[in-house]
Amino acid sequence: AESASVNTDIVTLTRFLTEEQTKHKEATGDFTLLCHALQFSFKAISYYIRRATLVNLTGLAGQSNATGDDQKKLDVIGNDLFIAAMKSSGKCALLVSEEEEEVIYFKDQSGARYAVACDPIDGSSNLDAGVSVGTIFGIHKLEEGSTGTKEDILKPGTELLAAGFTMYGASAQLVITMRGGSVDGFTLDNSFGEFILTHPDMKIPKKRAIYSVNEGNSHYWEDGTKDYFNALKLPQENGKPYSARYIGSMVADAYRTLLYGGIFAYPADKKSPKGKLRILYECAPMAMVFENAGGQALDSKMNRMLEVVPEHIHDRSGIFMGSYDEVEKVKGFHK
Ligand code: AHM
Ligand code: MG
Repeated sequence: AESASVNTDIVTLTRFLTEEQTKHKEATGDFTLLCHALQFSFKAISYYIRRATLVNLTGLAGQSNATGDDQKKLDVIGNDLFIAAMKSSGKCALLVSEEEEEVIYFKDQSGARYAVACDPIDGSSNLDAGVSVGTIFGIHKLEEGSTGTKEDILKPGTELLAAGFTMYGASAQLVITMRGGSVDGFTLDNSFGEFILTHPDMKIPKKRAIYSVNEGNSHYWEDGTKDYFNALKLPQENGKPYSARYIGSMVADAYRTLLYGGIFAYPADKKSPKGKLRILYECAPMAMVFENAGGQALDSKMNRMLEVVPEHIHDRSGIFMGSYDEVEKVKGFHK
């Protein structure tokens, strides 16, 4: 019968989180509530991105953000939506956003036990061209007894409780992982208004001949980095060189790399010795996703990305992340 081909046992993000929660006896449900607020902000951001050209939301807002980038109108809206969602969840004690110079404290939230870092709309320089952008997030739990201070967020990625990102592409894709857990991918079904589990237990292929890097910076790269990328352009064992794919939007480049395999890099270089991407809300959450999917992520000194401890909330790092074997190759050239 026709109905036999329709899935009537759909796993929504809400159901998935509820089922996860029941696996942990000590769980209070607070994390689940925080995630409900998170997913609402993703839906709202997705909605405004899709409407942007029609309702005059393209272009600059006329100000710069904490790290000196020109803010787009949608950067401001995405940031405001995210802050409102975190505040109203009642579970978020403090928030670091790429768009805010200082930590935002929600002091009136007694019982809020989480610290969140986010880039509300990463890759926003691509927005007006309709290219995929995304939201990246990392969630820490407050130390026992802490009332919520900067120290609760200035932690290495190894201590992240959960992390992930949403890509606003042809469809909105949410990827989430918890400490020591699987990586699970959800697709926003616009008619249901729900994220549906479409990619359970994602694993990154062990290798793939695709590299993703802004080669316009190659003049400034360290020798090891130059040699590594040059080697990928030579015919490999199968007689073919690697393919290059660079969107210039980390979430989109990372999502492709997660699904197809390969390497994504934004190395530190002589012009930007600390790299470009930010540790708390770009590098560490992505590194957690990649490791939990069976890949690896390193900084430019070949340290495990998840062990890098930021001193300041907007600190940057070089990053190499991708398939296990591809990252091994990176190490070989950076000895
Ligand atoms: P943003 O947070 O200001 O959007 O910058 C981060 C973006 C990443 O999405 C992307 O990987 C990188 O910057 C691209 O930088 P470049 O244009 O230098 O290649
Ligand atoms: Mg960003």
